Amino acid sequence: MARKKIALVGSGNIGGTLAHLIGLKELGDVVLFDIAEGIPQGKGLDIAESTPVEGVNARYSGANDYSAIAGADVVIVTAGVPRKPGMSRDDLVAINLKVMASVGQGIKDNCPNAFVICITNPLDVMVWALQHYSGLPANKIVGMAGVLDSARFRYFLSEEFNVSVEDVTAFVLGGHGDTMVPLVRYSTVAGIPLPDLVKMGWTTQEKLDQIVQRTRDGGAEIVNLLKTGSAYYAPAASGVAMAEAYLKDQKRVMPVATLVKAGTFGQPDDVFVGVPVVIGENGVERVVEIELSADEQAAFNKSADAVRGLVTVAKGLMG
Ligand code: A3D
Repeated sequence: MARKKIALVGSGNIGGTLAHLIGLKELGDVVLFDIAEGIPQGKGLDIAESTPVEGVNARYSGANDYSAIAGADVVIVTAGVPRKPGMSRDDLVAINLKVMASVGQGIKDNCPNAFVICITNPLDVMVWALQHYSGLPANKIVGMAGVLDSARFRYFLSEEFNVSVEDVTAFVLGGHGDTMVPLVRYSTVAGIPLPDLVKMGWTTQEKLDQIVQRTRDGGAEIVNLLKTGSAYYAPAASGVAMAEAYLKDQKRVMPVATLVKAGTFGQPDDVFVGVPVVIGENGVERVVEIELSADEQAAFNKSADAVRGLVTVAKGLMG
């Protein structure tokens, strides 16, 4: 059986880390793509030269031409610019919208059957744009944010409880960033919901609220420490987990930005936003619709409306 082909559109901090992790996990051969000449080629060669040391088999190549991604099974998109001090969200929409136009066309022309994972920010609206420009069916295009947000939540909870990260599960809904909705009652330690752990004296409601807020601010916390860019190790690990779920037909239940159809999750119209889905060989195989309490529904609506606001900005820019 031929190895799978994984194309990474964008070879910056996340793209390079994705390439490294994919090789270490032997998920397939990697094509790095970027507009910056030499970067994808250099990173590809450097990582390829680590494979004999690691004892893994993966071929790497780098390119500045979209023809290199032809026939890719999976495309992970990190192309674009991250937010810098003084930039508004709308500025980022304008710049990265143009990037999604060219990336979408590149996918449409070269690998229309790929499973596409978008990581470029502002996440939910970029997934919408990429679907618009690539014309891919909605089950084949998702955004990575919820896996990262829930990983951050799980890590902070594991520290608080002094238990293994493996035994902590977390459930988040909504758009990436300020309006994400962590569902505390569906988050557990070995199946015990967090509100029960508060009752058991493992933590206090106040500490739990602080952890939820730290999770929402997780991206900013890293940006403030790094000063020169945003997080990339955990975002890359999250993107790779989603690619693996598809390539190995794992049927994993993961929170991803996907098309939430009108009438589901209490939404009046279609919107790309984060909800739990099953990922397998057909991409998004099922959207897991859960019943929300009044508070949760209000928080989710606020998050979905924030995405709608940015989609309106994007449509205005598209003319
Ligand atoms: P960075 O290291 O700047 O890499 C971006 C790469 O994109 C650079 O190598 C650019 O040359 C390249 N690029 C720019 N324009 C194009 C284009 N038109 N075609 C192809 N390549 C292009 O950034 P990064 O890797 O740290 O982050 C990438 C994106 O992910 C940014 O938009 C971040 O905001 C976003 N991000 C999202 C999350 C989520 O959880 C959703 C987390 C962290 C970062």
